[in-house]
Amino acid sequence: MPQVDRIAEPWGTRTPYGPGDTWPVRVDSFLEQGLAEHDVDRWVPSATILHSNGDALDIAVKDGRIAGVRGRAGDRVNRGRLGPKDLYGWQAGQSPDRLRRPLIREHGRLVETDWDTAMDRVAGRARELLAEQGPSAIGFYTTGQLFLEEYYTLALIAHGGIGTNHVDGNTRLCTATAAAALKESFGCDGQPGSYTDVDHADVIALYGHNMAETQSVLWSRVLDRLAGPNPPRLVCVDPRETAVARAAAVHLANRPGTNVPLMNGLLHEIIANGWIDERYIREHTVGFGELRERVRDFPAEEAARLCDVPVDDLREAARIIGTADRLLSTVLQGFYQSHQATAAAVQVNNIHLVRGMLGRPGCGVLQMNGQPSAQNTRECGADGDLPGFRNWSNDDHVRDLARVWNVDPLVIPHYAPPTHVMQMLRYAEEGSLRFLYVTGTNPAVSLPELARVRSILEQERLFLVVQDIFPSETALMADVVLPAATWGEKTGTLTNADRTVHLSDKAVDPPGEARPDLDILLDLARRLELTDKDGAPLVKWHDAEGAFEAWKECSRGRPCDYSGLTYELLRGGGVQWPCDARNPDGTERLYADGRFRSAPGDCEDFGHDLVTGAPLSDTEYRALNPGGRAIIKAAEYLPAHEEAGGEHPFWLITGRTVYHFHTRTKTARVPQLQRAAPEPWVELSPADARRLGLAEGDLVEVATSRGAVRARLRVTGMRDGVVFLPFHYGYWDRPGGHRPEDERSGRAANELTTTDWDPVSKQPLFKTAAARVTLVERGAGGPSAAPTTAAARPAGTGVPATTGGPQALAGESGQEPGAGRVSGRVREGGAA
Ligand SMILES: Nc1nc2c(c(=O)[nH]1)N[C@H]1C(S)=C(S)[C@@H](COP(=O)(O)OP(=O)(O)OC[C@H]3O[C@@H](n4cnc5c(=O)[nH]c(N)nc54)[C@H](O)[C@@H]3O)O[C@H]1N2
Ligand SMILES: Nc1nc2c(c(=O)[nH]1)N[C@H]1C(S)=C(S)[C@@H](COP(=O)(O)OP(=O)(O)OC[C@H]3O[C@@H](n4cnc5c(=O)[nH]c(N)nc54)[C@H](O)[C@@H]3O)O[C@H]1N2
Ligand SMILES: [Mo]
Repeated sequence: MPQVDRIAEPWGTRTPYGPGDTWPVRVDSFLEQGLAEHDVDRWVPSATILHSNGDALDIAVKDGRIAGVRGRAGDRVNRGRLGPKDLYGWQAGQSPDRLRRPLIREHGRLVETDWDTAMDRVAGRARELLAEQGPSAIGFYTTGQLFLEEYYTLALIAHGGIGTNHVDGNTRLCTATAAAALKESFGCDGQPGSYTDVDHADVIALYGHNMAETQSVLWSRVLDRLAGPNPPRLVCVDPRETAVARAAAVHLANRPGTNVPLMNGLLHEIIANGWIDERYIREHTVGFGELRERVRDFPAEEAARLCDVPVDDLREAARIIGTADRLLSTVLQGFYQSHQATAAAVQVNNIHLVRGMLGRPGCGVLQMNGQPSAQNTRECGADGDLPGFRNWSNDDHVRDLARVWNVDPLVIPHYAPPTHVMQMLRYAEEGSLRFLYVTGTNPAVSLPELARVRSILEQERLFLVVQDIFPSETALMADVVLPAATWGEKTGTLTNADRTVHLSDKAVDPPGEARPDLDILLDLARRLELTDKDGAPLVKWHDAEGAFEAWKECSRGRPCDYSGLTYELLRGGGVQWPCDARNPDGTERLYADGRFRSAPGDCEDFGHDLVTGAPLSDTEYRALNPGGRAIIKAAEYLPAHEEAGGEHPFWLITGRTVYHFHTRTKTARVPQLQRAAPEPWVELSPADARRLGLAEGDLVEVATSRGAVRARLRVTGMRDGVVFLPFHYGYWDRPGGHRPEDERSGRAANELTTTDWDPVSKQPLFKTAAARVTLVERGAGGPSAAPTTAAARPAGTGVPATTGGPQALAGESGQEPGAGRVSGRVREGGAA
């Protein structure tokens, strides 16, 4: 079997294909040193957990331990491929510093205890506060990294049992804008497109999406199209020179915070040139007139000036997009975490609506997700939504949910949308929120303006529960730490960004006394003695499959209908929802018939003013008269609240590398990945570096009015005036190693970011801030440790290439060495 260093080659070997063809199989695998595939005891079906692509794989089990992974050839999502984080990342679960026993704080210190003591303390404090203040004292902050079954159980406990409205996920930082943009345009959450649109598209536009590093298997699919006959043309909108930008026919490196004028400029050109589908607009949309009026102010010259991009490039991008026969667009954090997030993301939907490019092969919008199960957090109502995409401001929807749960509708708070996490922090700061239960997220590194976050989480009067698998920065601040089992150690389902549901079966036992998140939540519900309106236990299931069966009922007839799925069916491979009696094999594309879930009684949200965020009332929404049509919403441009200039002349943006996942609690514990990107770095353009007298490898300080971070400089092909920092590095350093108290600041990008959010989606702005860059210490001639393989590729020469060496050799089969085509050697997916 060919062996490839997948640190040096994150996307592996090309398997070219043409438009309309099936993406060839290539099976990637990585096993423990010295182990061969035939030595493996069992293969257990699962899917990737370190991004939202949902790549199907089998977990190799040897002597009761996870010993490797192998992509599933038969799965629709990845056709066998895996990315670098997935190939090596499973090793993190075996790290010696996994949490094994519950911890409680005694006299200021965290000490080990048994489950009963820990859970009694959690439930006891919750009861006290419920008696004293009521449900508003209690908040839940969850994640996009657990399983559907866990979110649904959490949503029931919080909304239907305790009756608090303070329920959100880190999905707020991640996909809140994806959900918001889908609701504004189509009346309801739910990804219209499908990954198979890559197979058919003749133009793919990527908006603020570094797909090469963040959905690396989907990017392999794009690369394989680019290497085949009649390749698609790419348009990339991103201030950094990412691998996507380098592959694009047109790269628009717009000034951060100018996505709305850019989109308005593109729409202006598309409409002015008549590249629109008038019939589709007439029959399937409302609001086109307003859009046409609004974008009149954005002729190409004006848009290009505001965004600081060459006007010819903007025109060329508009022409490529405007004349595409099959247009696929993807949108991610460069839009969602930037200024005017929802307003900009909605304009991408508008391009598809005015061009009538939805619901056909190759014509899709992917308002991407980031985390592996962020879609489930939203569906199940464990963030700012009610379960099943029910509308919190529609009493019929609330009554229907109460019926499913057998509770009084008044128990379910619906006086306002569920509280977003930045508002929860504010309540904690003011002292009204006194109990925060955090599952599967590390806010002490991932929320903006960390000095403030620390001061809030560390308050004596806030009771903080952290359910995690490692002693994270946040866990170390907690009053109670609950050790969780994780991926491979528990069973559940997860749904990726194109609505594909996968089952992840338990492969091995968790370490020590760690328990699945679901079991911990069930235990909590029991100790709180939560009941339905007949006095029976509120939560009526005892295991993952029971939770899934209950969720199927909750989702029945809703847009995200799971009623046709079973665990047994999912063991055969991923299926796209809605899956019901009418669509037993799932549904590839939504809105193929041009009908949307936008009728007032049907929609998930009545929408907002995109610029101010003011919510529309039921009456205002009815006046739009969407019926079952999509809603075209225009937006004017407002400059960012914090603009570069004066003392802070740079635009600060933050983001990711292909080798790390978030706050690195997993990837830093994996030698192949940690070595590839061992410490933070700072990126500047060659012209800016020259102007400041800085060179590759210099130690620099990046400062905003909130804080400062020091790291070594990498000079890259980024646009001028922008400074980039990866956000992966907290003050945790290595297994067993937290930095001393006085060194807690100075490393994490979020020391610098601001307490500000999009008015519609409430997603924090991690990609718009003003900063200055100064020299701390000359480099000793050596380069920074930034990886060379993707966006951080050095502009200059002399930097050694990032490689993984013999330890990183991974298998690639299903392909003759060097032939670039599929042989018959591949076994189709499944257990061996
Ligand atoms: N390797 C890896 N993969 C991941 C993750 C990970 O941590 N590591 N995390 C997963 C998760 S949860 C998420 S949400 C996704 C995120 O995936 P992406 O959104 O692709 O990742 P980011 O690096 O956050 O941001 C994407 C790009 O936005 C650009 N950008 C910054 N500001 C602007 C702007 O104002 N306008 C425009 N147009 N672009 C801008 C940045 O230059 C950056 O290249 O990745 C998922 N996949
Ligand atoms: N500056 C800046 N900040 C950002 C971003 C950015 O681009 N720039 N991106 C934002 C985005 S998109 C995201 S998604 C967030 C991510 O931010 P976080 O969610 O804070 O990041 P993670 O490191 O993934 O934290 C997940 C935690 O869950 C734990 N965990 C893993 N598996 C399990 C499990 O099975 N059970 C339990 N109980 N715990 C588990 C991990 O050990 C870890 O502590 O960061 C956001 N913050
Ligand atoms: Mo995310």
